[in-house]
Amino acid sequence: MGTCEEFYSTNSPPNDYEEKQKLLREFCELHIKNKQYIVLITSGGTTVPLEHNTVRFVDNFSGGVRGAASAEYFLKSGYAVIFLHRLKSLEPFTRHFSGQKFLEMLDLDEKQSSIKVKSTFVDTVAPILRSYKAAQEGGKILYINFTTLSEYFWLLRAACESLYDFGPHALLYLAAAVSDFFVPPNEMATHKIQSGSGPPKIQLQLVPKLLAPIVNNWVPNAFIVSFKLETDENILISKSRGALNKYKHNLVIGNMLQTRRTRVIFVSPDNQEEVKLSREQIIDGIEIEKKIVHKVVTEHCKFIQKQS
Ligand code: PAZ
Repeated sequence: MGTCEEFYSTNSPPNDYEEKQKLLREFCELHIKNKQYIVLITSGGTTVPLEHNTVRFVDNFSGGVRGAASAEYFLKSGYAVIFLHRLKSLEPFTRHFSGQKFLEMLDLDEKQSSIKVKSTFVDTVAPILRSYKAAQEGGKILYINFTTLSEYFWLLRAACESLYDFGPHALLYLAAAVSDFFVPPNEMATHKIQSGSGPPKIQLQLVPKLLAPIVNNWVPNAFIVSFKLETDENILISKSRGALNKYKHNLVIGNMLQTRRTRVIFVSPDNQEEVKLSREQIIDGIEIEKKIVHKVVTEHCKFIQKQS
């Protein structure tokens, strides 16, 4: 596996990198003045292009529910939010209106000259709209998008650099599904891979782990939470604890692909705790992110108190 430095020296920044870097800097400058708590949420999956002129890429399942829902609960808890997400993955607030659901909520009036929300949906839409407006008008959320693994690398580093001065008031909530494998640029085809040349032999390389520089160099005083996804329950705890021991950050939240909407496990240096939705909570439409964020915020506050 190459190092992170090698990765940055061989993968160019995104075209709009400087623009996004500036947005991140300005957002952080604004919020540091008020000694604001701030969270960087990563959300959605990275792509791994197979060609420089990309037609095909390796992708993953993550649609960004965890990140988008969590962003809403962090805003409710008073945090400023940097939402570093995969382009076209779910976003806070609009996630409630995706697809046909949105049109189902609307009605044309009798003269067909105006559109309104059906009365049965007003109680659902109003609080979401209120929270959305409060976040937008208060400048409480910054949306930064990525698509490829390399864009994610560059933008995550830029976001961390902007957060350095927040010290322990910064919280990293790394929920994105980041590819473990990639094709280095010098081994990537330039143009669309042709089927006429037979089955392609694509050798994927290991992606260097970003947690090491995040914890040791970029935001050494921040409260850092990573997520660990597995599909085999037998290795979930050992892999989560392994990551915690290796990178020495604050918390790993383990989850299983199959049950991630209703159960997670908090693994910290001295504890391990399951967080679950009860049957009643599932029926009532409670989201597990509400419980996760509540617990993370509690741990973050304790962490800040310890530092001061
Ligand atoms: O995007 P989503 O809500 O469907 O899934 C969330 C998740 C499973 C990607 C997240 O909870 C997670 O575990 N992220 C880290 C994945 C990993 O690199 O292990």
